[in-house]
Amino acid sequence: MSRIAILVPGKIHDRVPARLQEHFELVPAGRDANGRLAIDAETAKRIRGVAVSGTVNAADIDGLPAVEVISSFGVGYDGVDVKHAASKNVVVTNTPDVLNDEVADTALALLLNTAREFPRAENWLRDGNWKPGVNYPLSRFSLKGRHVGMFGLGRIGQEIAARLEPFKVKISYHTRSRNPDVAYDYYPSLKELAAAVDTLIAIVPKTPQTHKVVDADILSALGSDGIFINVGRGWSVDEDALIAALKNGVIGAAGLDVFYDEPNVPAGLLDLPNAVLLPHLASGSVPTRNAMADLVVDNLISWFQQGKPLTPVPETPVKA
Ligand code: NAP
Ligand code: 8YV
Repeated sequence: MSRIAILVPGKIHDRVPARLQEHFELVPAGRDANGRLAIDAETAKRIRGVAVSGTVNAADIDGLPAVEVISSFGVGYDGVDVKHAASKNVVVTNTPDVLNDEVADTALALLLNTAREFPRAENWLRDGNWKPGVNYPLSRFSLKGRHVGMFGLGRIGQEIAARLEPFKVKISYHTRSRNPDVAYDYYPSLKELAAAVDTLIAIVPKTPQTHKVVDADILSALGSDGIFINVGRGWSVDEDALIAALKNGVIGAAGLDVFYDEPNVPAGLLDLPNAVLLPHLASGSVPTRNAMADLVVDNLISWFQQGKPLTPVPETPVKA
């Protein structure tokens, strides 16, 4: 019996094709100069599943007449046209929860590095500046006594908040709907949250509603001692406004794992001493990326063996 054909467009974690090969026919594909999937029409007709880290657009879905399921690597699935997939009854899955701890750990590290300037201090030491009687300057900021505003309090946001509690900071949050199960103060708008806190942590998805919502107005409300941390998506930030705010003392410092146009980080950010910048690595440990890769494969196995995906996205036509 012929094996079910699974398309793998572009690069993905090595463990995905390695495990897929045990169960399916693997069809790797690049893209042509126009961004179209580089597979012939006969092969396209046989594709029933997709394993992807990145983009699957409406044209891709239209070009795969037999596709049933798109298994996306990562909890954020903004690269996949989920609305179009749903309109064609195509199931989309993501990799939630298995990365919560790693991303929350990274958020805390990034916050501490930003407030206490540890990366700069290490560079200072490596550059040979530590001499008898010459010490690295005291950090302007401390985490002590801060009021942290969580912009997003979902799976990962709640893990970040749980890690913040032992640091004895006050925690508040803004989301579209109040969570009755948490005791933190709720603010119905991002502006009100930013005005109330001195530290803002963004962990929201890339959606039309979150585009550049952290803008000059929000940064000004955060204030001159303000620290802004982003581990969600660069899409949510007006980077020009952020650069200006960091440069002009409108806020104090920022720690960013994500950028608007990755991997292109604006020179204006690279030049700033009060920004800590990471190359989108919040989930980037071997164990966590292995768990994400396994969930990509297990979703496909579950769909084709049990007729049920393990972790469908909320927009998808089939529930787990
Ligand atoms: P989640 O459980 O779906 O939580 C999303 C949170 O954002 C919820 O609290 C949601 O609350 C809030 N939210 C969504 N839209 C909003 C809006 N327009 N205004 C205010 N709040 C809004 O997702 P998650 O698993 O925590 O992941 C969150 C995002 O983090 C992912 O989508 C991904 O983009 C990003 N991420 C980044 C990395 C990294 O490597 N840096 C790793 C993992 C995830 P309401 O629905 O009530 O508004
Ligand atoms: C991954 C992420 O780095 O899960 C997400 O939404 O942003 C990260 O965990 C990314 O998906 C891998 O490309």
